[in-house]
Amino acid sequence: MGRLIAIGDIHGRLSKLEGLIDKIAPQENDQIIFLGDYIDRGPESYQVVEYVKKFKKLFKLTLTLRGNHEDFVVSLFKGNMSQYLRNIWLEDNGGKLTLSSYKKAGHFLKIHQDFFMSLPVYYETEKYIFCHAGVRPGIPLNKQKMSDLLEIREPFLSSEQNFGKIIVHGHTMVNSPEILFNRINIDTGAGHYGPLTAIELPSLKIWQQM
Ligand SMILES: [Mn+2]
Repeated sequence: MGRLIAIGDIHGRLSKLEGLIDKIAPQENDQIIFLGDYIDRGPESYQVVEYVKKFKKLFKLTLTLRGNHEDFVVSLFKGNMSQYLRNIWLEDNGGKLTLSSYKKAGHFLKIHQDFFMSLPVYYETEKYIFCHAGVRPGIPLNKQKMSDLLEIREPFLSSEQNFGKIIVHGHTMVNSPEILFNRINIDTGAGHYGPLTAIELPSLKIWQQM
């Protein structure tokens, strides 16, 4: 087994992803875990998904988790996205930029439907639980609601509880990686003006790309 490395929210920033992967220089036996939010906000959502799909083919141990932004698209495909939610996604959450990135590339979102639909919501190892947003304190992992794993902020973020395993997550932007006894947050706002962050576990080695 090689290195275990988690990568935070990318949000359509291809150059940050490419630069970060160059720095990490992944090897065949490394396991890279993407924490979700590949799309929205940045200008290159289509290209980021293409990159991640190719990366998975090259590095077979790679895992790509679902973020709340991919979940918007999944509900779009399932046909159960309300008009209200659709507007929030398009106007407030960067969905319009995602659609235009696909359009410019000459594709519909549907070209990546299988990818979006296949993304698991969490992944567990002996020491860690990887998920996009976090967990609801006091509830066992197998009883967690999908909406919490994808969207929770409080009371997770200020919880002093030991979750049994360290939760490695993104979703809530921080200025620099947050490494606490019970959780690790590596969403450093790549979708806006922050860098994209990766962390190696258990060494806590960090890579960033602006
Ligand atoms: Mn995000």
